Amino acid sequence: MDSLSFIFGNSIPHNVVINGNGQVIYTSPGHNLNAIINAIEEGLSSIIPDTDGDEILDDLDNCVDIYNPGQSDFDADNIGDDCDLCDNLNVFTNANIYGEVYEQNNYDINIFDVLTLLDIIENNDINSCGYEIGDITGDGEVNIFDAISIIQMIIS
Ligand SMILES: [Ca+2]
Ligand SMILES: [Ca+2]
Ligand SMILES: [Ca+2]
Ligand SMILES: [Ca+2]
Repeated sequence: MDSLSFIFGNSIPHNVVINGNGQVIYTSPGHNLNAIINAIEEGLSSIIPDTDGDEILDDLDNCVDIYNPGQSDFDADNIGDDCDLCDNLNVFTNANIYGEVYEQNNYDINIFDVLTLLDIIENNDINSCGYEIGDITGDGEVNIFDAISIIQMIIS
């Protein structure tokens, strides 16, 4: 008995291929080299990267580029605290475009919110927290009608 047959005993060799995410994608007794190679190639192509090495794969990681294994996200907008510049729970909520908050998280919707939104529209400032909540009318676009909508809120 040579060393290899000693390891396998008398059973038929059994091949298993797992992909990069640890899932078994191929299992079969005996040797079918082509099938095994195909399975290995499929496994390699399905690997979802973990860019920042926090063991949360990129498709689930709420901060893809930042090491944040805890994944904390207190305002629950699926952007992790470590990469979320906009507090959408206490500050940037409803039409509070200007982001002004006073006394125990109270805020006013006022002319500053209108002016800030007009500024955002004029500069197409899509990265600002105000833009994120700027679609007041809910039509999928941030434009002058949203500013008008805030004015109406202030007046009424
Ligand atoms: Ca990650
Ligand atoms: Ca991360
Ligand atoms: Ca968040
Ligand atoms: Ca947020």
